[in-house]
Amino acid sequence: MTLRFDVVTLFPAIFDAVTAHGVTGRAHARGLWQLHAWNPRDRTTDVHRTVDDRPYGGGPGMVMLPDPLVQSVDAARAGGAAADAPVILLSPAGRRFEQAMAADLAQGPGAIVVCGRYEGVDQRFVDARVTHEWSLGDFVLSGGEIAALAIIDAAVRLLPGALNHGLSATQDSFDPSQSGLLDCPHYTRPEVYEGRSVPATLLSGHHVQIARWRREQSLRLTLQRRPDLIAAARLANSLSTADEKYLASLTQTSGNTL
Ligand code: 4FV
Repeated sequence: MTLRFDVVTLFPAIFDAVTAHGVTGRAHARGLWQLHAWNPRDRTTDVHRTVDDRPYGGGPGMVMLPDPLVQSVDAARAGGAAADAPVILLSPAGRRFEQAMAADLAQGPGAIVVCGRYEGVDQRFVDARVTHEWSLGDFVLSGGEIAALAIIDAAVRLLPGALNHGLSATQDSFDPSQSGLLDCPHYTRPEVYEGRSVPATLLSGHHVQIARWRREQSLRLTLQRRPDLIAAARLANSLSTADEKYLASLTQTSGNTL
């Protein structure tokens, strides 16, 4: 079953970003996933092809009409979207998008992703058709498309065969096989750049020491920037004794408690 995304959007061309470029574009060309766009403007009946109107109760801006959105979701279903594909509305009020949700998407039937514009969409569309509301983060975009692109990219790159090096995705930040820690720093040629050298361990060819160095860098960076992820890894019992010993050595030196 090919991963299929049906996007409801007033700007289908924006999705060329994931179908025509980079890792996701190559995966698309190889048929590893498919994208279908449904434009609410094509599901209007008035001569002006109206998709929005002023908000009841007054206030600034416009709201997307419910019917063109409902017709677009129903057209996606009739057009081949899986019967159990979730209908995901991107909005600041949604559940914060995380790596685990990308992994679930990559293993599922795909999704119908609804991209709002203006101030948002009529709530009756949400009540009638939306199964999930997801947010990219606590900021306001002019439309849901960029959030949809991020979610599609994060899922598609996890598809088997999408990344050149199958292992790449397993060494990502937040990847469960990395205990959900932040990724370690990376280095490539030249060995010295502007007087800064590559850490000697990485040049040693000693793979056990290199793996240890990378793990310790991930632990250090995560402790500094995302102690919440250390707590989550501890809850998931995915930190080793060596990890704990290293973290303790950091807290001793830095004096901050864990
Ligand atoms: C957004 C976010 C977001 C709100 C009104 C589109 C905009 C406009 N979507 N994560 N943050 N959406 O700001 O997902 O309709």
